[in-house]
Amino acid sequence: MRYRMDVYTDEQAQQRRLEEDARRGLSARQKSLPAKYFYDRVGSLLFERITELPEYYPTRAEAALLAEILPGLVEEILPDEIVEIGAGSSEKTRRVLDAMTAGGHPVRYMPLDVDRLTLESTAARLLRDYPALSVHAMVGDFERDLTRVPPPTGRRLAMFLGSTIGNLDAGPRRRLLEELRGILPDRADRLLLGVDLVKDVKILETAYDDAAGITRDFNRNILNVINRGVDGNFHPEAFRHLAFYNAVASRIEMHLVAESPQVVNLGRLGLTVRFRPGDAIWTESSYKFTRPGVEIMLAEAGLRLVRWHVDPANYFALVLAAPS
Ligand code: AVJ
Repeated sequence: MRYRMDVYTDEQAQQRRLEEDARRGLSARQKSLPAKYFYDRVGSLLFERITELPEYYPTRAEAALLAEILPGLVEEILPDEIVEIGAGSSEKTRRVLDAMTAGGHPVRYMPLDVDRLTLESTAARLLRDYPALSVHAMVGDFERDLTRVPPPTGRRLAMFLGSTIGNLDAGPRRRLLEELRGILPDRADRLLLGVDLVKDVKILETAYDDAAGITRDFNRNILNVINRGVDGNFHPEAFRHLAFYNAVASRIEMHLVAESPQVVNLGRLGLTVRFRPGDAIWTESSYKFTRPGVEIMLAEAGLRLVRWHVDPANYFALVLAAPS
């Protein structure tokens, strides 16, 4: 049997949580929405376009690094299983699978993603293209469902790429790394983690406020997702895109700032939200890391740094970690 799918979070549960998150986030004084809601169909396409922007370096930097280190990584690990967190339809995954299944070595690929349809189509294409592969897809939210990932049946490599970990604040980030440690029980298991690095403020801020305005559209699109999810009437164009680097907290912050008074009805929540000019919704944090910071956060989760790979410009790091 080459294909199996487990559903940890179904659409009803996702809808319930969106309602809870929208209510909590939009009735608070400092309004916020979780960044995971950017990625509906339109949002995922906009993000893909972001990754192709000249200003947005992380995806290119990570892909180049991965290509460079992969041969060595294969020699070092040769996993029987690859668990990928927040898998999406990633092209990077294919580079890894190319290397890991070379020579016919059988591999079980276990992607975890909230989007069942994306998982299904990705699985179908991978099964067609990689005869040595079996796929165990897991539909779920990596902040809630990691503990449900079954124990390994061989040597396991977990991958969390793209600096998605940068979206999490310190508390949830620690919890996630602890849970990742939990699905890597053996000394020979490994975690491959992509992290964006602290660098020149200008470079950081430009990456999140591109000249073509794609990141602005991406940011505003979260309001379309909320409109659809809770029957709201946000006018996305009435909100300005704001992105800046908060050096004290080592993070890019993205906000949507009302430019004129707005009265927004969220029908399904029976909630009316008022904005004065300048009132903002905090839509994303994207933390930037340093090597010492990464070593500390790994250690706190019972992991140790095995290898630290950076690109020549020191923009992005691929971190190989192991249970300590
Ligand atoms: C997908 C979370 C890594 O934080 O850089 C890109 C998302 N937001 N431009 C990031 C994003 C604005 C991205 N991550």
